[in-house]
Amino acid sequence: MKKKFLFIFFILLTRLSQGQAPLKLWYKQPSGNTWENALPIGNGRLGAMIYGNVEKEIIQLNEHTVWSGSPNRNDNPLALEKLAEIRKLIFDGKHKEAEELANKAIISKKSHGQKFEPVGNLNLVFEGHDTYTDYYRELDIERAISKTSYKVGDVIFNRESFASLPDRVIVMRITASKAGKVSFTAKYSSPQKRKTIATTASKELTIAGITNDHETVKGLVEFKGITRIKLEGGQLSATDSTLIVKGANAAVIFISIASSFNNYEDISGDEEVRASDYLNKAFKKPYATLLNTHIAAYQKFFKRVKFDLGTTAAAQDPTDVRLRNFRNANDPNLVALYYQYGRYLLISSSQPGGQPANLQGIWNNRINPPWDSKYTININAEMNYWPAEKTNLSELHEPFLTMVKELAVSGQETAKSMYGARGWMAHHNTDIWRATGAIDGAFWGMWTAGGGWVSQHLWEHYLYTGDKEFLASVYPVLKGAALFYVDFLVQHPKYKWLVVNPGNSPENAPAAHGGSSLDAGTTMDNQIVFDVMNNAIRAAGLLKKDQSFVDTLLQVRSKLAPMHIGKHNQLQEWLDDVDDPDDHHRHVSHLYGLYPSNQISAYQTPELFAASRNTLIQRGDVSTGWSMGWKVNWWAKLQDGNHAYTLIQNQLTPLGVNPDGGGTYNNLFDAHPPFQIDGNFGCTSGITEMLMQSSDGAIHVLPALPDVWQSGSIVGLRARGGFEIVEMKWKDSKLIKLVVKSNLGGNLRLRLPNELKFNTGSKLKTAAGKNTNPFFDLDETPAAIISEKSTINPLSLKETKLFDVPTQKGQILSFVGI
Ligand code: FUC
Repeated sequence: MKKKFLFIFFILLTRLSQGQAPLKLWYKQPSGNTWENALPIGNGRLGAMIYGNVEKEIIQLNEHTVWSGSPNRNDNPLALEKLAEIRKLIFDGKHKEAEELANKAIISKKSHGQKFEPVGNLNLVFEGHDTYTDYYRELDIERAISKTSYKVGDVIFNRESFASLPDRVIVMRITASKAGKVSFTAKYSSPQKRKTIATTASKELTIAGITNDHETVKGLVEFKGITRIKLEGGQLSATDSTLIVKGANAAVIFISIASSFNNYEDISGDEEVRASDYLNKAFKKPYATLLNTHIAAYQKFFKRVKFDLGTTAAAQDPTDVRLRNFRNANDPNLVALYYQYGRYLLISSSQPGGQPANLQGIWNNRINPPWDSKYTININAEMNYWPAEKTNLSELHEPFLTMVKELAVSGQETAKSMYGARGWMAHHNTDIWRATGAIDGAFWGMWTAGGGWVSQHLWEHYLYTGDKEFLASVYPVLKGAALFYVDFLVQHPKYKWLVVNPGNSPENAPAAHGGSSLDAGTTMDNQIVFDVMNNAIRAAGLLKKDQSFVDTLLQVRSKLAPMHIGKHNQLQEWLDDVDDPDDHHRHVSHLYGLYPSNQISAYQTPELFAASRNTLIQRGDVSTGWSMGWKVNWWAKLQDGNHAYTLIQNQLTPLGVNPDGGGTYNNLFDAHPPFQIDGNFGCTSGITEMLMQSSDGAIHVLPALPDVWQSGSIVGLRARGGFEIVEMKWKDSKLIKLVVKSNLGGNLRLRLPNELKFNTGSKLKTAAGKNTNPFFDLDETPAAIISEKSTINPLSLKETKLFDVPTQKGQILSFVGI
């Protein structure tokens, strides 16, 4: 068996010398009791953390619909009565008083959101395995499989685990290098209060329970977990709570979990039937079949993107060592691994028909998780889905898009009962019950743009796919988001613009407002309303609908507040010039206009672009995990690859090293801290934006390449307008190859760092005028108001070349360096 290790080592070395380190997270030690050392597997419905402990293995289990509570609403009926008073207090500069009143009248007196709860652990005990050698564990993200191996005496033990995408069960196969050596016990444990753990006559281990009550809402989701073991040789026996395996050659553990959840209004499903159904179907299949169909289903998504930044000697170290060394080492391959890990995590936590990835994706071991492991929609939940379209995982956007459609239903009553408005809205949080009321306290919760922001994803999905049927199906949602604002906006008595009041700039407060976050016409609110109007106008135009509604929207839009550049040459966060250049708050919400929106552009709004850069410098680099993830995207949009790379370095830093900031855990989970998956997804999105952007009227290739990535290639990115960047390659910081597939036809406008020609040798045509491709239409950002005290100057941009290439649907175009 030594030979086997040598062989693996040899394969590893050969792959390294070919410049491709395997896409694996691997370690020389088990996780111990640290959950953030364990390795995540998931199929969008089940999530598991594999500890890889030798003697006492833990498989921590989640199921996507196991949430506290039951269908409920959390609107505050007092809101409408007090709305005028709150508005007046804000307009009169009495922000603190407005906040106090909003706490009483607007913040929910019922649920503040329910909790995503763990099911429990499957604990495996391998007696006599306390002394071992040759330990190794890994997560192979190319195949979505976790492995643990070690030696006890002269026997090599292997465990291989995966959460099957097609078969909806978790499978672990345990083998030994000598016959009859697989012996262990299996037992459930769970932090759930109302649960029954038992074994059945047919030697199954079961856990059945009902989720918890929380904040006036009764816990009514019923769940059932069944574990069954298939043996090769040996014996299986059971006590009342434990399965015992003795003397097997190999064992395959099947874990099936289901709940009674049907949808956010209906929990009448039969968890027992579901769990046994998945299990029975999977149990019949040979292990190799289960494994191979899982790998194939996973790779259908994963293999669409290949990313190579080169591989150095640093890639030979275990992942935790690479993470520790990253800041001071040349390890570009770790960035590629981290990038692909973001895609792995999305594939594993977000599958069509399932729940969207929450604050922790689908991995949570606490009965009281941080922020309930729910959906914070003033940034975090949206960030989870930033990589979906551009990294070629468009289908995996579905759970989030479905959530938006459901919020558009539940949020109608909130709009009506709390604000007397038509359409729909959501505040800064939601949960599996699609709660749309205001929670947590007015400082955080008095924010009305949750619906407006999440609805952007519907439009973006259309821009990437060109799917008009989809657009028609979600048009009522886009219209409803706009309709809410038609009714909700009020005229600012001083500035006369139509503004959101009450609102806030998420979770931040200027000193000038006495510590209150409440305000009218904050920059982010204005930007979101602008996008909401534009999307509805454009969607109505494309679908040839609602001309008179469009007229209303055009009128409203013309009265929105423009952006302001303040006395510190910053983009103002509030209508008044009250920003503090020493404010290092993690939210930089007003830069929503730079990313994910494109109202601030290098080419269309150069002053705002320069002001955004100043704002970002004033806010600083190191912050919570997700904040750094967002900053990678912003620096990419600012076309500063080196600064974006600094943020990647800050993010890929072990927790505890950044003073007062986040970083990354050993299992490459993002650390807010605590673990929040948004930072992983935000950084994967940001790295994509460094390599290719498609938001500013063209496909911009290599807009923000850092000096350290002089050569590299990426395959399979997606751009707006249905374009696939089949391949791009650069060498010595010059683009040398570009292959683009046009899935929808239309003009392909390319913004390039250096000139290319067709691979046939002919020259490209220099672009002129407006891009005729409607997917690249830009809505003109109203001119900024610039403070008299500002000395803002446009930045000097790197020179680029702009070309137009007419394309036919299905055509593949290849370009090479000159
Ligand atoms: C917002 C952020 C926090 C955290 C939480 C889940 O409240 O301000 O940093 O990410 O969401």
